[in-house]
Amino acid sequence: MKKIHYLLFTLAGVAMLFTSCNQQGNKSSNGALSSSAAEKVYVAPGEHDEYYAFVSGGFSGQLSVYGLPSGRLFKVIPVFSQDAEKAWGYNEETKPMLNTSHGFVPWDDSHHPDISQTNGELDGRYVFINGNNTPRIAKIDLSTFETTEIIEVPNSAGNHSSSFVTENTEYVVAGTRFSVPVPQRDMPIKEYKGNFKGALTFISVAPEDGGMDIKFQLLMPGFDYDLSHPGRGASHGWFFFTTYNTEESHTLMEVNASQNDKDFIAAVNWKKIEEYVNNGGGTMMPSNYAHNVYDEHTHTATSTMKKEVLTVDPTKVPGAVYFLPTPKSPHGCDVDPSGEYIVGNGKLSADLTVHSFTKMLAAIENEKFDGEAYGIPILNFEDVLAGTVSQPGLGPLHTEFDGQGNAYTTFFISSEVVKWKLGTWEVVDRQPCYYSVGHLMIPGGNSRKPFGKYVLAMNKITKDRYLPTGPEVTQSAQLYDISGEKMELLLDFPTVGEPHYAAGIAADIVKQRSKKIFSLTDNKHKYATTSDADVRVERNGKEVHIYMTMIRSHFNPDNIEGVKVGDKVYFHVTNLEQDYDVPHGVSVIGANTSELLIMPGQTETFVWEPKQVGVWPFYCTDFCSALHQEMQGYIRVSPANSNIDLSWSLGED
Ligand code: RUQ
Ligand code: CUA
Repeated sequence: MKKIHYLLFTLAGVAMLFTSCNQQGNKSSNGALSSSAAEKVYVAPGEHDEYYAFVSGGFSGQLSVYGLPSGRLFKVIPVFSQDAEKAWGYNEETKPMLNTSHGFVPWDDSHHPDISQTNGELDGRYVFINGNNTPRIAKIDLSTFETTEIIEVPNSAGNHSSSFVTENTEYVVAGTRFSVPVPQRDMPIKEYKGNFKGALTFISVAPEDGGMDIKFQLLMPGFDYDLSHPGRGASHGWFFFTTYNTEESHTLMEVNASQNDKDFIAAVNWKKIEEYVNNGGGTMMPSNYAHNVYDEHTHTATSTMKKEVLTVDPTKVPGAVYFLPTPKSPHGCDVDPSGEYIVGNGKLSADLTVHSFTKMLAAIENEKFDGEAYGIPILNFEDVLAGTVSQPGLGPLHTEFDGQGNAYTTFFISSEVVKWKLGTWEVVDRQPCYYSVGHLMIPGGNSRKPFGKYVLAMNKITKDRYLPTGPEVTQSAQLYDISGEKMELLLDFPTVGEPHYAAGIAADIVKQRSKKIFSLTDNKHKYATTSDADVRVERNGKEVHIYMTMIRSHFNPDNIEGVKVGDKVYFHVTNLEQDYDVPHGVSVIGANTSELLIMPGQTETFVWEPKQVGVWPFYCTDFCSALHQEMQGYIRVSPANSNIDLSWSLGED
């Protein structure tokens, strides 16, 4: 125990040293930026960026869309957190998207976006992202840039080794970070060891419509499962997960989970398990988790509670799971484009460990094991080792690949990106990060075909890099040109929330599929009003339903009477526009919810419960035409006991 204290102490000391070096070096490194760097990131007005970058929001729970190389922010896609700007989780249509077994949960911590693949190449159909806190996986449709599906992950906690996709998007994988009692139950925390389990969940993705469904959960020993990546090429069919806390400690983890010299990378042959469950293997376990789907035609989400989940005991499927010893609490678990190398980024290790898939298969074949853990065979470290990158930096976290035989690893403590060669393991370049880099991303870097032109580093600390904004300062990303032998820092840009991972893709693949409007004739919303002839207001007891339309530059109706204090007033509003980029918004005074921002052809609903008698205005919130300021209306609210009939009109005196 003493020893690890010293180690941490030393690392912390070195960290301070490095950080202060970097700060001093800051000014001169800025000065060293040549004007050619500026040219490389300059995207002229009206021009488009070459890549999309989908950058996770961390504790914002969302996903932001940037252009590269400019670093310009295009959109923040609401995923796990309510967003008043877009009415996400506020309007009646999207509230079910945030339903969970714990009820309505309007926030999460989103970490790892990953883009769907076909034959190991990015296909630009979907982005998946994990919610850590209340375990969920979300799917964003890249034709609309909207979240269209969220599935809760049962038997999990701190859903961190997620959401990575297999080579043909057969599965999106969700691994638990914290092990927990499975099924959850009341038991002493001290009895953790041997009794808690770590669920690795394989969620199938339907090839036609992308529908997600939990195929099976592998119930692993009670370690912490930190990150994961799929095999590809020859190793397609396998999935690799880093573990830490193989000590199975439940307290003072910074010390107790750093005792073992080596933790494991778990290698999971998911094809074998798939076959096992397809033949009736596994145990159905009672469960309770939400599956939320947004329908593009009804513009409405539904939430279904699922009641069982198929679990698999790894010891029941011989040959399906092995442990690869990996030094010192590995964090990132990264597989190179060929699928041969599996990089374990041991946070507390001096060297980077690279395993060989071929050697792993040979060791399995020869049944050369170094014991077992809970019935799962442990392979010999030397037998599976491809090589080590010797002393490349301090505190390795994540590795990406450029597709030209190079790997790039981030070092948190020494605050740098280090470029090294696959196969020879020699370091060829290093560049400082400002400061304390976490993840990095090369567009397509998690596929068979990376676009090896840029690397984006996502930093944990910014300190003096930007104008100060009080105690809370911006998070930041840094863009490096990696087209040459040496990396070149091109750009800093601020990010929304705390970016963990990001996913990037050539813009051409995505932009041709991007929708411009929703077709009004395809609008199947239950309360849609697709023509002015259907405009009306209906009372049903204390509920009032307003079927309203909007078009430049009026609401129909724009005068409504007969509403009473104590009523529940539903504004069902349809945007009749069929032109690109003409949304309208609507809000009413005193509503306890957000505005609605309605795209052409779409219907949305908010509820207003008027508390005060009067004549109250509503108005369009999105500047839509020269007569936007005229896009307004009045709703008259009478006392609860009044007997004024419902009436509505547009353009009547
Ligand atoms: S984490 S900085 Cu992906 Cu959540 Cu490594
Ligand atoms: Cu419609 Cu402003």
